[in-house]
Amino acid sequence: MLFFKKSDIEKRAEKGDKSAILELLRKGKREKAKKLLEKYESDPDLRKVLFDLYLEEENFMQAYRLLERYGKELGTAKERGLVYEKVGNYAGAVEEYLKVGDFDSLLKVGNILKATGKREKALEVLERALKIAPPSKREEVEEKIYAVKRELGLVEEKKENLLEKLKRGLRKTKESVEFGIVFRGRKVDEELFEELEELLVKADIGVKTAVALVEDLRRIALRKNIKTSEELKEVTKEKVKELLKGCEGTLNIPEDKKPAVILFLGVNGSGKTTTIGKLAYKFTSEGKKVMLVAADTFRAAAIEQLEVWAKRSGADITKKHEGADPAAVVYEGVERAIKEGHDITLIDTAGRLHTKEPLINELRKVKKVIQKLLPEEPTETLLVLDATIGQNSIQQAKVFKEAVDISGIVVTKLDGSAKGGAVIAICRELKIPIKLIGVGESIEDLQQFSTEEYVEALFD
Ligand SMILES: Nc1nc2c(ncn2[C@@H]2O[C@H](COP(=O)(O)OP(=O)(O)OP(=O)(O)O)[C@@H](O)[C@H]2O)c(=O)[nH]1
Ligand SMILES: [Mg+2]
Repeated sequence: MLFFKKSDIEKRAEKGDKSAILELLRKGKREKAKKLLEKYESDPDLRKVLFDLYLEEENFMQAYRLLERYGKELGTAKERGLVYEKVGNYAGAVEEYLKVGDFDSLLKVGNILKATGKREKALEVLERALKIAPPSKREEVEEKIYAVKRELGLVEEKKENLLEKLKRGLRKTKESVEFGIVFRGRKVDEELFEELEELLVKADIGVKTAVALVEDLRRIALRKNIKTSEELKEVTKEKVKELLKGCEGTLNIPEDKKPAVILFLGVNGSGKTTTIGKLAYKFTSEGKKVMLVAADTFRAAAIEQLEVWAKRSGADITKKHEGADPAAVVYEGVERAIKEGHDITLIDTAGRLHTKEPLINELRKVKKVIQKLLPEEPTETLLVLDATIGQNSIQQAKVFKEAVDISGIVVTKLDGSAKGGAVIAICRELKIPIKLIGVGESIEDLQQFSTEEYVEALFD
């Protein structure tokens, strides 16, 4: 019967005829061809075909077997690196990837070395990778480098660095509000006071506050006989610091309270999830065990975004499907945190302000659920406000205040706001301390709010 009759090609292939085996492969008789290739793998050409076939099937163990048995001339360095990486031969992977030397390979080497505890070498390779990193990858590499440096104890978080960052952050405010115009090389006269008032209003510190502040400055200048704008600048700083009295707060996380719960509130896009991610990173870096709770179940993307931050920071996460009851997620998350011994639980919530009543009810319910398990929690209820919308955020805050008590404010995006002065208005109006500020999108761009530094950064 013709059906069972072996074709001529097959017969030739079985005898090890190279072109016949390749022909079988081309005809789609993959399994048959593979068997024959394995049989004749001592032939370098056939071995190469077999190696490619294994790679295609992601059968790395078999590819590795070939490399071990026949030496390393098979495939490209990148392919060999991948095989070694996949089978866990890290020394081999590092050697091959280093031969390739492109960005992806160097990043892989950096990751492998970091994961295997070879930090000095990891740092060296990551720094090489950074030099050739495409712009979209720079931040990722910089974060890795920072993480390794921290593990090596090479980064000190100096006060000046934070201040520098904040100064850089407030650049946008300072671009549109050039305090230098009034504070540099001018004599103190009525014209100067009027300009100063205008600038303060522009920086969004609030009209009433600006007028009162400048009125105060006029009186002081007269009384103390202040003649130069430089002197006036110092007095202005002091006065603004006075205005901000009581605005500075610190996160209150008692060591003995486990798990301390922090609830995050804020409208869409204000920066809740990002702030939670940054904070999670800070806590895990301090060796704390952190649980993230994805109680913003409104969009699937919101849950995924929190998952990414959980991975980056090394925190655990409790989540359910999109549309799940937020209170149910919170219950499960807090319950897990108690059972599994987490130090801190950070809860992400949704902030749809256009559905005011449902939002308020949802937040109240979330709080109730927390207190069912832990009557004294949440330790902190933080309202996240976006600095770029300036004083408009005060209206938002009032809605959230109706729902639950707020223990502190986080002002985000101070790095990109022309209204950096709004911090003053926000704190004075709401009478809630500002505990944290966001000055960028990367993982360490979260700072404790310091009146002193803020005023220096705003006016310098
Ligand atoms: N420049 C800058 N961007 C920030 C900062 N904080 C957050 N962002 C960005 O603001 C955008 C919104 O941040 P999210 O953390 O997603 O805001 P959210 O409040 O969780 O928003 P929803 O999940 O949509 O309710 C993101 O693109 C963030 O990267 C900051 O301090 N500086
Ligand atoms: Mg979010």
